[in-house]
Amino acid sequence: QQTLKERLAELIPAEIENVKAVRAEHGKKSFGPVLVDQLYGGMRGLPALIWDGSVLDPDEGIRFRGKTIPEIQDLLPKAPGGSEPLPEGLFWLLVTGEVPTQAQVEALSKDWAARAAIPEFVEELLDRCPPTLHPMSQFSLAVTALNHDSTFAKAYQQGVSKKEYWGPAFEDCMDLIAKLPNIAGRIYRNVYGQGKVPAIDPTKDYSWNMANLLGFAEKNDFVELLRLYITIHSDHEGGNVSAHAGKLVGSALSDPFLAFAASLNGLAGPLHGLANQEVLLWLRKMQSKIGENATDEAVKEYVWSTLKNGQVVPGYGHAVLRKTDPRYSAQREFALKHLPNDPLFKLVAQVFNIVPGILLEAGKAKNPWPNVDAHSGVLLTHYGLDQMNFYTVLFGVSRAFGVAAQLIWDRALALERPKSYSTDAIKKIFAGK
Ligand code: CMX
Repeated sequence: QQTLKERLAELIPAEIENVKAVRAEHGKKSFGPVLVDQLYGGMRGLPALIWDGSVLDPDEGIRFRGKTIPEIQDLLPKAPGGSEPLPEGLFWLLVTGEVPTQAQVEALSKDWAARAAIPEFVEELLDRCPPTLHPMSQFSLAVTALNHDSTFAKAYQQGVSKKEYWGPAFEDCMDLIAKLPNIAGRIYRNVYGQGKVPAIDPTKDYSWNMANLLGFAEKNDFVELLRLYITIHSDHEGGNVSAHAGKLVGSALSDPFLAFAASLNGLAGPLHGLANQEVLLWLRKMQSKIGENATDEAVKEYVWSTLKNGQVVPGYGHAVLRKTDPRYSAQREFALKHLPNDPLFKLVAQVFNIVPGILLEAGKAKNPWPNVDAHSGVLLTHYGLDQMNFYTVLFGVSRAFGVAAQLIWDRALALERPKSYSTDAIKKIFAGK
């Protein structure tokens, strides 16, 4: 059976030709106007990147290689007895555009288990971090340190040809994904005093091992949740902060560990991945203020007080999406199936009925609907993973799948260097027009 790398080696030459042909035919054509507002708006909506792995439609949400979340839930291989897709399959799909066989997915689980160990000095680095250092800072620190053993950095030093960049980048990306559970598990156990990190079980899949390192593998539903969680958090087209940061830093030929550490630093911001932590904090504060089983009136008043204090409602709104995030819906479906009577889930559902109306009435947010982060924390909390400031680490483990897939292709196909302008230059350009 063919490995992922062998399949890629077949796909890359054809894709290089495909891109050459598209550029020869369309390369000098204009791709629409650029508005000055887009420059000031942080390149909002500016068409500036290519990434085939996933595309985000404002109304429909994300598609991975053309497939919706329900489609991948249906099509991708599952664990024996499981019903959620294995993230191994999603990675194969992101990288190749093809749905893998069960055997190919099992081979990936084995390959990642074999690559999972982290260097002793990285373990020591993590063990020396004070538990007060945010888990995301620890995560980024450890991933940066993995660059010590980068195959890409070594190959570059040895003068690898440009044409061969993707091979060592692929090896680093596989190592990166494989080593994240050991890093995340160690951070979790160190920070929350959960004892020694268990060994990786090479007969089990990636999500089972991740759950086991956190101490939750006994709970089969939690393992299923992680499979779904990693799959849906993996990628959200190329322009979001974490994906774009990884791509940008990778374009300097910084190795995938350095590039992905940049992604993690972006993901750690409260308007991006940290929102999942913020949502839980916000819900807990609401509960302590208005009590459990609060009336709709009390919830409405609390939401308004958040806005009046000049804060955002975490988990709601999106820079691109204009409808409910299908990643939110997938998690809601999971909750309806596995934890319909959980009191915090009921609050999340109550908030879902109330917040969009208020954001619409307030009239500022372009999208009043919930995003992925509005729902993830309640699911983790249900199974006992209630340490909120760890949540973004799990988002980070998942996001590695998308960033890694993109880095491999970027090394096969292209330096990013957009042009910035000063306000003075904008005034001069349009003077008298
Ligand atoms: N609550 C209150 N106000 C909000 C809001 C929310 N959930 N979402 C947007 N707004 C406000 C913006 O702050 C902005 O206000 P100003 O004009 O005063 O600056 C206005 O509405 C217009 O913003 P927008 O164009 O609709 O949204 P942006 O593209 O600027 O920002 C996002 C998108 C996600 C940062 C924003 O919706 C937000 O802050 N949401 C809450 C945080 C969150 O959930 N982030 C996670 C996103 C998903 C992810 O990346 O993980």
